[in-house]
Amino acid sequence: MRAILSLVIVPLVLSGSFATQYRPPPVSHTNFPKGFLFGSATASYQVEGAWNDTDKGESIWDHITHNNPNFIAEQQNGDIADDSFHKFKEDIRIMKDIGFKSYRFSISWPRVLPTGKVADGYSKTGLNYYTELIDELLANGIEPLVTLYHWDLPQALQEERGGWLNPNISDYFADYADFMFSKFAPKVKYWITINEPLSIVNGYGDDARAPALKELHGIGEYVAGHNLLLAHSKAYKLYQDKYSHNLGKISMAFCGSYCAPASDSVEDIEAAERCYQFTFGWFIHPVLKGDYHPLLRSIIDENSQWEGRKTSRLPYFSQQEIDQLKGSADFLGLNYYTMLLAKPGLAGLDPSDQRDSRVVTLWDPSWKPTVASWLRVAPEGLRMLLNKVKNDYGNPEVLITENGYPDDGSDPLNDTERINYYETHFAAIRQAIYEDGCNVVGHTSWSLMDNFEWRDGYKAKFGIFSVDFNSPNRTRTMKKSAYWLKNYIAMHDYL
Ligand code: GBH
Repeated sequence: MRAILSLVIVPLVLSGSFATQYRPPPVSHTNFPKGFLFGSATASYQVEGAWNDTDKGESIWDHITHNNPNFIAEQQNGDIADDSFHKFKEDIRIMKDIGFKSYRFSISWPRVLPTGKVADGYSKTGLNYYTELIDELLANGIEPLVTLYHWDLPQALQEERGGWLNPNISDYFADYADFMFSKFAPKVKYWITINEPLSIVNGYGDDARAPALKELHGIGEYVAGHNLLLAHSKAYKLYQDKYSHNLGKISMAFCGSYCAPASDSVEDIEAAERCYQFTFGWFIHPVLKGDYHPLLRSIIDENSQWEGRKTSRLPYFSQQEIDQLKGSADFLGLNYYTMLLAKPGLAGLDPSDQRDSRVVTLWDPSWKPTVASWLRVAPEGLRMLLNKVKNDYGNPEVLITENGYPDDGSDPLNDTERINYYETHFAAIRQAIYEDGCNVVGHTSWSLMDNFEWRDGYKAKFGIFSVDFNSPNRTRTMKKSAYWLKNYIAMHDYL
């Protein structure tokens, strides 16, 4: 419709008396805002390897993959992974060649603090690795986007009162964050405290990830989530108090599958809102507003009471904690992969966060399936998500911290579906920016290279570079999508 209209209108304008004043519309749709941070992303356990280099501590992923090998497809683990611990200079060379302006990577907590605690001393080798990595990025003009926690908790902290269930864990995390800020605050402008709290809590009420404490469902995920929020807010406060003169920005990386209503009915519209609040909103709302969204509060309190409990399964924040949480993000890091359609219904373990939400989800038949059962291609959900956060939270700055497409690598370099995925998602971002006014400042593709994909081992491949896991060199090879991205970034970066 729009295309037809412009065909009709443009000649009229040109032939009229205003012809000399006619200016073509800004070419906004083919561009990105100046300085848009195109980049790529990885995470420590998924790419580093060197799991026991010198004095590195064991992480919960080292532990679970070694002690329960069947937890992972083909009994794989991240002992060597992409060997980025030894090959980071090559990684930086290849990302520079693509034209990436930023690199989102994570720091392995136990690599720097073997027991997890600053008081027990740090690893010189571990710290040195990240110093060299950051310096090499800066020397190559690539902005480091640093995640402090991407799921590899020190095993010692898991054994001490249950990791993220431990009431002291937020202080340990804040100490760790303080230590990293003290080393790198002058060099790092974007910090992500914690990657995907929603995924982390899946390890404390489900067996989707380490430490796989499924038996705690309905309780563990809320306690872990609560402590993750406190940990984030303490790290944020600390940065403001001691390091803010460095002008860095801090957020979490939030995730979920964006939920649209399955129909126009009020019930489905409400179900989609519950679905949002129980995923993205679970963590975004407290970080921006100070406390859980009223929907979570009332539903979980009610369900807990109905189950005959004296206290809610969703813990309460103190006033002081609310004050500290409120506004504890300078931008929103959003991980977007896919979307769902929502309607009312009961699903998931009883009790569990999923069941509490009273939502069942389905796929639109037009969304193409991928090798990952949870991921279908639906770029429109990204535009909807960007509009949702714009409307609900006063148009905050957004960095898309993950976005990507999995395949099985059967035709490893000829990944045209991945190109299609990025093309359509970039288009959705441009529409969100130029038609809807959303404040998106960057995008990091997941992932720079194929890597250890958690429970799927090395079977699901998200990289724009393929990695030869049979070779000790872990040779990286450009896929077609990498060529495409290189060209795409060059074309969109001429302003
Ligand atoms: C991200 O999580 C991670 O940050 C990253 O480390 C990972 O490599 C990347 O995605 C690709 O997976 O199987 O139905 O239980 C993405 C969010 C949410 C994806 C939970 C998998 C499990 C769905 N994840 N989800 S299911």
